[in-house]
Amino acid sequence: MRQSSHVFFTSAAIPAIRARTAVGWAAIAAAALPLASASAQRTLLRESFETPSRVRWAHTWGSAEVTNERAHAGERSLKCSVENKYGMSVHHCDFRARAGATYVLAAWLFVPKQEKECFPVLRLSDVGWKSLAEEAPGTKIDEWVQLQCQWKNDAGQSQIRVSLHNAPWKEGLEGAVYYWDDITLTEEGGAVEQPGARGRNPNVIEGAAVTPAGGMKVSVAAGKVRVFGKAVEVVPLTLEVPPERVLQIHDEQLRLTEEEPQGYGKGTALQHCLGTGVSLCGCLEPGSIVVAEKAGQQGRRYEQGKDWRADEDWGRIGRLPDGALGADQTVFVSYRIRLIRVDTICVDTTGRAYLGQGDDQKFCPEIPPVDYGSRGLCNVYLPYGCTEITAKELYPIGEPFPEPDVDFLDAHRARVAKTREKLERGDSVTIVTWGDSVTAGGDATRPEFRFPDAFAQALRYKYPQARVNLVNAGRGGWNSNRSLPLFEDDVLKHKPDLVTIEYVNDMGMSEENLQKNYFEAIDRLRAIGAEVAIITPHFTRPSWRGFAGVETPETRPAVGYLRKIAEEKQVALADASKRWEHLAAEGIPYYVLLRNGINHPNDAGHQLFVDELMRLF
Ligand SMILES: [Ca+2]
Repeated sequence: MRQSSHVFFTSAAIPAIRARTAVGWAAIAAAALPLASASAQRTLLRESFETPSRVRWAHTWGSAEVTNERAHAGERSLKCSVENKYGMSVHHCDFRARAGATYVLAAWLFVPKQEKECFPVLRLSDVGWKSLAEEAPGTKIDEWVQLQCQWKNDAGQSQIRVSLHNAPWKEGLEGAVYYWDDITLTEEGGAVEQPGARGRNPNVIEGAAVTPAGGMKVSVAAGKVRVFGKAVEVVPLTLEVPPERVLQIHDEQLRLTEEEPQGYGKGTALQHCLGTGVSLCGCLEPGSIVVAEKAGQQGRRYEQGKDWRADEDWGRIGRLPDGALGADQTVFVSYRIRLIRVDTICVDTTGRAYLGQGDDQKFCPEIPPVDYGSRGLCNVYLPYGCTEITAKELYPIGEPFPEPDVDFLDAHRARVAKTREKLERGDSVTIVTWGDSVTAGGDATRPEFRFPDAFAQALRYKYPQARVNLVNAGRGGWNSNRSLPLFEDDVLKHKPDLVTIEYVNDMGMSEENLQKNYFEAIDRLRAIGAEVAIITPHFTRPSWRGFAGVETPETRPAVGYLRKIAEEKQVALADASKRWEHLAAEGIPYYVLLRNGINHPNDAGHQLFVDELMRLF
């Protein structure tokens, strides 16, 4: 695991952030393809065994291998061999389930004429192996037979398991084999999560809601929670959330500029209110600044509004021209700064709720690890100077990002097929990443964690025989209007196979403007045979996006325009915005992924771009 993920995301959050989901992608498909709607059928699995599998199949008992001995379609199928002790062979993979949805599992099976008998079954089960629906082939031997079973999720299960099963519990069957091909799993109907809304915890069976209980207190209601497969009764309890630490800064020596202090960059910065080069909004405790002539708040004390002024939201200060402060005078400034934190409300195996306290940080606080033997219920986000826990600060830990719809993904993978084929062949591939400061790497902690570098590296791991050259054409602060005139030099001259486009700085543009720029860029790239992946941008500072809290559905019209452009021009889409939109549902306040507090993701945020790009390869 990458160090950045480890540093930022602790055990509770890693599966949430790194796992995938279909709701988000179904919603993208709905936005991009008018035919798809929330209640339409979604394909969760289509497995032909012709190419390396995109789902994580697991095998327990017996063995399984992809073979070209026979196939229902194409050239390959899955050959399962049973083991000797119990006659077992189990090949399986799990999927997120949606309450109320209907699942149809279908597959083709071939049982050859052979000495030892076998009893294969196509099965949908829960993750505890309890069968929900299944079909066996009957007595047909030496021919391909289609099996199909169907199940409706009335019980609101959060996961289902597809298993290719042979379990006669009979000794001495070693040598029996059978073949599977063309397996599909579809999902239809069911409750759709609201994008950007708080999540549903897959481990909560009932109740156990975490709610504000006045001041810094939260209540955990009675209920039932699954802890390592066991249903545990939760004891109702009220917990006190400790306030964040406040730090007193003494005698910072500053020469105050005359520029009016305003926002993250104007006036003189109080050094301890700085994040990664820009000031952090809310970090300064209002009313705490003391400007003195000498250390220890000695000598003359200068007056706010007469000698100096400040933007207390952003921790910036400046001298007033008619005041007592000289232009070259060094003053001693003391003030207090506030920190932010994420805590996790957990339940242990006895049903006792407790608060797992995170570390106070100026920015990007880690989500604390959940102890082994416990389950996380809800994250509590404490913004700067939090004095009361309201519903806004509570982030129930929900389901991971859904697996993308297979049809949608296949369509987009086909749009980078040339690049992928070159990688598979072991050729040299050149990727140019065209974009703004985020593409340039802001604010990854190390060069290898910038998303272009991490993407190139992920391709090198996946296609070790290929040579992946990366040219980073990111320019900090620029948008596509400004970059397009340099397109020849920045992008085209490198003769790229693939170009990624990421401009969070384009988010204010009109549809016409975006179309003009992207159409031109795509046409010029097509002319030299290059393929394109448009990346929808991450989320920036909530107040910039018109939000008070950090529970936020995607509302930027430009994101919709980008999805439309990808459809119209038939270029691939890496829809990172969907990941950011889903973070709240996973229990993650997205603000903790902004390393400069405004618009630059941290390492984990960069990795979300990589995850979405790698879906195409
Ligand atoms: Ca096949």
